[in-house]
Amino acid sequence: MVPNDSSAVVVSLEEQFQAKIDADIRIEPKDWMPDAYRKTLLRQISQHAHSEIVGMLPEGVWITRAPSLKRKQILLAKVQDEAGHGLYLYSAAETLGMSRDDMYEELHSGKAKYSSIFNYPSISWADVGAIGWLVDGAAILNQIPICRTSYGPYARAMVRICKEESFHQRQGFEVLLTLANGSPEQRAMAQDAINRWYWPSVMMFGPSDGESTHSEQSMRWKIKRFTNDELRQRFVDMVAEQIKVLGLDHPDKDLKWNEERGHYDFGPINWDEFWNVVKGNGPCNRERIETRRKAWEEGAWVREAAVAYAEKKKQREAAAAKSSAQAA
Ligand code: FAQ
Repeated sequence: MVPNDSSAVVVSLEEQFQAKIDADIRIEPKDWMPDAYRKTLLRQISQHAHSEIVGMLPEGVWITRAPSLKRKQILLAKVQDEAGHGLYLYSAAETLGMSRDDMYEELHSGKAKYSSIFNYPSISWADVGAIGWLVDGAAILNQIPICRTSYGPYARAMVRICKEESFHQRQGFEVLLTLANGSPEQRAMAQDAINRWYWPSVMMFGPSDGESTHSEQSMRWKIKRFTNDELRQRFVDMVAEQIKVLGLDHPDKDLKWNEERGHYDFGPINWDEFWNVVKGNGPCNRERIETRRKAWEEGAWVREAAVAYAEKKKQREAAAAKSSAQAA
């Protein structure tokens, strides 16, 4: 069959697009891209942005209860960094043609996902340490390769985010190290936090490769540079070594160095728990969405005031331009 002209053009655009990706040339907002590439990026980047914003909540509740002024300052800076990350990522997603208000709407209605990890409660000060060490640690391993992702605005946003995440991970580790070297109660608190946050952090990397719906295509488009399981293995290996410095017990009793593979083997992951949390039934899903929705509603007057101010400023500038033109 002879292809009609328009289908021949589409094929060649797709081929050109893939050739650019294969040659590691970044895709920029005004470049042609397949609809499915745009859709996948919008899904992943907006989900990532929502995760940063919802991710402020478990640590945010500890700002007023941090054990010293110094700890309070550090935690405040970290939580503010997460807000900044959310904003860079929303900006990157906007370049793909979706408005920020529409992204918020998807979060508040429960349509958009955000990382499963933020649906767990933070019940002690040691949780702040565990989140910094384990959750930011997992986030860094996942995000460093995204600095080389194929979509320019996403890749550039990740550079600064990764630098800040690495400070976050160190602060979390230092909180735990201080507790691990403290009183028996403080040590027990650190151990308990690690026991509760370890497995959910292992799950953050997403379903295993066989179950991951998007990985194969996203790898071809170089949106993802490594698979979920490859990154998860790096995390398991990293934590297995770092916990030795803390001198605390590893929560995975099946963890064992495998000489042949050059990696740690690890125990079974509770995928029922993961999917349950992803589907909205984790310990804090409802509370998290409700908190964000309330913040959005209570912030309405700020958004209205900002629009009114911008409008007034525009009118004043137009009036000043008019009177200086008349004077000339
Ligand atoms: N939670 O086919 P895949 C942070 C969904 S930032 C919920 O493998 P993909 C900073 C997935 O959406 C943390 N849902 O998907 C911080 C898909 O469903 P859909 C966030 C998950 O996209 C630290 C389905 O399962 N980081 O922590 C999860 O190829 C401390 C099938 O999965 C990013 O977002 C999950 N964990 O791979 C802030 C990084 N995993 O959409 C505050 C960028 C999977 O078809 C405090 N994102 N699903 O309905 C990514 O790298 C990827 O999107 C993955 C998932 C690896 C997360």
